[in-house]
Parts: sequence; structure tokens; C-alpha cells
Amino acid sequence: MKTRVCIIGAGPAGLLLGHLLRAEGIECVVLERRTPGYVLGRIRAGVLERITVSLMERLGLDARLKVEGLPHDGFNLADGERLIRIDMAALTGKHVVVYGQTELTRDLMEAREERGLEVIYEADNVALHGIESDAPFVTFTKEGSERRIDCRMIAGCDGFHGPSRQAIPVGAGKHYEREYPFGWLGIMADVPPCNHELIYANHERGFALASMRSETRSRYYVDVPLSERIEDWPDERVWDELAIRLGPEAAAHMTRGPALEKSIAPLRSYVFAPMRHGSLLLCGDAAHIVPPTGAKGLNLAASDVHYAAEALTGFFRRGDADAIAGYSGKALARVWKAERFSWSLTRLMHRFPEDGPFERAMQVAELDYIAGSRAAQTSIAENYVGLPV
Ligand code: RFL
Ligand code: PHB
Repeated sequence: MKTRVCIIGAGPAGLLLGHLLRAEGIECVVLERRTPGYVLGRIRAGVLERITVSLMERLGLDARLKVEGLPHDGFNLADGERLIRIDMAALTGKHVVVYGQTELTRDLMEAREERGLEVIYEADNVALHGIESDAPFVTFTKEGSERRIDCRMIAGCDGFHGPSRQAIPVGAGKHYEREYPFGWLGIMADVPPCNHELIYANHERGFALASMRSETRSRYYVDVPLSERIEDWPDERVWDELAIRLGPEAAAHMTRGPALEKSIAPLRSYVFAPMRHGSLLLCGDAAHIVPPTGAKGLNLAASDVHYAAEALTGFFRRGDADAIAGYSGKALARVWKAERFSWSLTRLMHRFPEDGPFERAMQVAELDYIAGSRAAQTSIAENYVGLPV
């Protein structure tokens, strides 16, 4: 089989890129290790920046997003005593949209046939070859038989654990990494949210986040030590902990219900640079991870894909090799700023086990500063709604 771009991974990055290339008339094939059902079963992000919404608009795949997405003009930081509202709309003129990654992925999946986007699911043993050449190829097994796709470029959209980044020779790039000593225990339930906007809380017992997917579906998180096991967190224990950490006001409006999903996700900051090696471009979680505190992961995947589609279009339409060479620099400039914001909001809102009274005093002082400073709130707001692409 022969194509121009072989895309590895059919998460949001791979599907978005596939649709953008198809819209430009550029041939591509997407390879995905899992089944469509498995991909849709993963519950992840919930907050979309302008870049993500605008890519869906540009593709004409935003019909459901327009109806079901919840525009949010503000969000709140809580510190056990007060609620600091960050009024994104007033401070930046922009907002975010609450719409689940699952729903966005579903919209992209459902448009495959109509848009002629070929996705091969259950592709095993995907391996990249010849990425330093002009004629790379990808091998995989499907239903027991060995297959091969010859292409001109490969897009690695296969998440943090996929084979793309690992195909880059040792020494050809640099890893930047920070692990955090806790994970987020998330719970999804069909109950109305406790507040109409998100609340990020830093309580002496730890972090909590009240989020949502719709007016009838809530998503909550608490941070837990990495040693915790999900079996030790029956639903009632999660609700009790949320009620304490989010504070009496939120607790009074919190409706409890059985968990539709419950899991613990470790937190990590990670960047691999550069994001291109020869004929391979890395996009999304394949190249970088942010802790979820800034709601940036999916949105960074979208901005990478925007730059990658531009570069690939320039290359295949106009023979512009500089477009490919410029991809990593453009993408990383935005990635590093989102890494900084996600790291600093994580630092501000979590209790780190190694922290002493001084570090805690710094958190209190920073929250105090934010509460009283329009400049500080503007800085948080402009990062949260998403920096320019
Ligand atoms: P994905 O979604 O991991 O998709 C990668 C795809 O590649 C496939 N794959 C392979 N395919 C073929 N062969 C192989 N060998 C393969 N290995 C892997 C996988 O099966 C998968 O389908 O990466 P992508 O597309 O880069 O998208 C990134 C986002 O999924 C991620 O950044 C966000 O979910 C992060 N995130 C959040 N981002 C936000 O913007 N806002 C949020 O509110 C937000 N909340 C979150 C989050 C992530 C979380 N977890 C669980 C990590 C909350 C949580 C709890
Ligand atoms: C979510 O709703 O899953 C969510 C919202 C905001 C975040 C992280 C996750 O910062």
C-alpha cells in the first residue's frame, strides 16, 4: 500500500490531522492499535480552547459541539476559605468550551467515511522504518498478516507510549521530564455539577477539581499519593473527600451518584525536542505531556496538528521543504509556554509532600496576590483560554 502521509494513532491528534490533510486533498492513512470502542471508552479531557474549536469549525465537524458544548466565561481557584474567580471573558474577551474529548473523538470518527479518511483499527506491531530517508515506510500486522505502507512522511500521533518517538535514534533529541509525587483520581457520574463553573481547590488535605461534561454529568478529581489503589476508594470515600476539599459551599450543592468511571492517572511534565526527525513529525502526547491542571493536553495536540497540517500542505502542494523544517520550532514555542503554565498551576494548587511551611506560605501569598491583582488574573486567564497560535 502507498500513501503520502502515514499517521500513527487515531486519538484526537491523529484523527484531526487526517481530516485536515483530506480537506487539502492530501492522501493519508491512519493506523490505530486499538478498536474504535476502546478509543471512545477512554475518558480524558473536557476543556477546549479556541484553537481546538476552530479546527472543528474549519472542518465543518462542529455541529454537535456548537449545540452541546458549554461556553465557560470563567473558572475558580479555591484555597479552603475563599473562591477567586478568574473572569476569562472580561479579562481576555475569550472563553473556553466544555466538551468531552470522547465526544470530539466521536465526531471525528463518525465523519471518516463521508470525508474519505481511511483508519485501520487493530493494527498490531506498528513499526517505523527509514525515517531518516525520503522514502520511509511503516509495517504492521492486521488479522495475522504482515502489511506495509510506503509513504513520503510519517506523523507520530501515537501518544506517550507509542512507537514513533522511540523510533528516533538515541542522541538525536533531548528529553525534559518531571514526575509528580501524586496522581489524580477521577470520577465521572450522571449528576448535575455542584457549580456552573470549574473549581480548582487547594485544601490542606490536598487538591480537588470540580468539572463537568454537561448539565447532567459531572467530572471530579482529587489528588492522591501514587501508592494509592483504586480499590481502596469506594465511591462514598471519593465523594466525602471531594466535599471536604471543595469546601462547604460546593459540598452543599454536590449531588452524589454511582461512578460511571473511576481511575487514577499519574501526573507528568515531559517534552521531547525537536519534534521532527527526518521524515517523522511528532504531534500531541507523542512529543509532550502536561499535568492536567491547566487543561492543556488535548489543546496542545490540536495546535501541533494545526502546525503539522500547514507544514505538510506547504510541502505537498508547493514543494516547500522549509515548511517541514520549521514545524518543530513553531510547535515547541507554544508547547513550552503551556508546559510552564501547567507546571506553575500544578505547583500552586497541590500540596507537595516535600514542602515545608515556607513553600506553603509562598502558595498562600501567591493566591493572595492573584485575588487582589487584575494583572495576575489576566496572566492566568490568557494562558487558560490558550495563547495565540
Ligand atoms: P492519545 O489520545 O493518547 O492518542 C494516541 C493514540 O495512539 C494509539 N497508539 C497506537 N496506535 C498504533 N500503534 C501503536 N503502537 C500505538 N500506541 C498508541 C493509541 O491507542 C491512541 O488512540 O494522544 P493524542 O491524540 O496526542 O491526544 C492527547 C490527549 O489525549 C491528551 O493530551 C489529553 O487527554 C490530556 N488531558 C486533558 N487535556 C486537555 O486539553 N484538557 C483537559 O481537560 C484534559 N484533562 C487529560 C485530562 C488527560 C487525562 N489523562 C487520563 C491522561 C484529564 C486526564 C485525567
Ligand atoms: C476535565 O473535565 O476532565 C478536566 C477539566 C479541567 C482540567 C482537567 C480535566 O484542568
